[in-house]
Amino acid sequence: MAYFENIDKIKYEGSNSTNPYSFKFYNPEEVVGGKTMEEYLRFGVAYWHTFTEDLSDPFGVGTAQRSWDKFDGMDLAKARVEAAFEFFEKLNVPYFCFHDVDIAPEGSSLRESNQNLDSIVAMIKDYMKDSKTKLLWNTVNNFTHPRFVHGAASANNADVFAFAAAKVKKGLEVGKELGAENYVFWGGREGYETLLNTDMKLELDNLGRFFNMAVNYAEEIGFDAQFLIEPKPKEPTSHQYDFDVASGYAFLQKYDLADKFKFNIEANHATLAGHTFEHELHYARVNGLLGSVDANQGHPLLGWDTDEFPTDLYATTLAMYEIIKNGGLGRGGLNFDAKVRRGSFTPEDLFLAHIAGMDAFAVGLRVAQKLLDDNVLEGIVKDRYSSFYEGIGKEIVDGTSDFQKLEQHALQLDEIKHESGRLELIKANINQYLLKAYAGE
Ligand code: XLS
Ligand code: NI
Ligand code: NI
Repeated sequence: MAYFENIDKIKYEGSNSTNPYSFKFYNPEEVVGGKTMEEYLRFGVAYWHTFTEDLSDPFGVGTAQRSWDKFDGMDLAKARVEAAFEFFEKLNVPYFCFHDVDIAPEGSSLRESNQNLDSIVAMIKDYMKDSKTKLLWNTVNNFTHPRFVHGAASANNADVFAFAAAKVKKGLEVGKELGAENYVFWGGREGYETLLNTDMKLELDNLGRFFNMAVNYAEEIGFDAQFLIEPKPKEPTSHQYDFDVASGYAFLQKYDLADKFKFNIEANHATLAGHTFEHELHYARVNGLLGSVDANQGHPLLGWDTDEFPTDLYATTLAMYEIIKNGGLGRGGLNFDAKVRRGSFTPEDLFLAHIAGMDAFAVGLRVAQKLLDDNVLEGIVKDRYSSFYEGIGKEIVDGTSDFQKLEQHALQLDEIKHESGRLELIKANINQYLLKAYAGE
């Protein structure tokens, strides 16, 4: 049975195409910076937003029209797998991602939930045999069910900690079974509402213990995926422990996990933390911790995780700039942790939204590579720090200076000379490169 009858395979038709069901900029085979676009961008579809989501919001019921919704329970779960692989094939996308509860319904006990998972995982494994689409990452949902009302690995209740551990144990087994490249931890309930009833030290220590146990279990079963923490500063809790990359890195170092994890960076989480997307990517990159990306964007006027499909070319360009400088994403990818708006409820919108996001990142890749090839920003940055390449600056960097020498140097200075930071020129240069990309130059 076909779930997307009206849609054919999406192909690259170039920027002059008027066919909405075609890529205008994403050409999987085109080589940019020595790799094909497909290899560089490693796009993934988020199962939850595309096949499980009903587009409800806190004020309104779901609006999504999905042909699989006529089914129920395990039949619905199976229909979603069929629809998903038809979607992956038609979109020509190399990866997908899921939480346990996206693919299989929870049963009335942990045992039954695991059985449901086993049968859907077997079905997915079968579909993967005939498909080029692989599993970028999986994770478990330790936040929706009422048992996680006071947290999961940072809960006040040891039974909940055990339950959360059992779910992650199963998640690691599922990841191994399906050959996942990565395993993600987003701590939806790992935080607190108020300090008035919270033992923060115990919660953080427990979280550290939990991650260490997960690493040990993955080693024990020979699951060699890259482990990723996905920081988010707030929502659903008002204080999330993995606030941003910097605080996540401090946490990893304290609990002896820094060489075991990298970060999965989500654009909208960065903006919620008061950072730009490129700030989070850059912070991770310069510390060797850039693992994967949840590609979406926030609404500039709203203060929550709106998970919009990324269409802002300025943002995708600066993101791809970081990713190229990172040498690509390694085992990570660009997972569209993004949902169509509530008003975009037809099945076709799922394709149109992914096409928009894939084209936006393809433009970002092309423009960022050109900026690097032409040394547009690198030269400016290098010049700006030239005082550290010789003389007293070099001594500081080499570690051969001290406060006495620095005082001697400062005492001899008549005046300190500054150069312009050229911020407006830099922005104009980026605009020029973006516009040249539109013109196909
Ligand atoms: C929620 C998160 C979530 C993670 C996976 O805000 O982005 O979707 O990516 O648990
Ligand atoms: Ni995410
Ligand atoms: Ni999110």
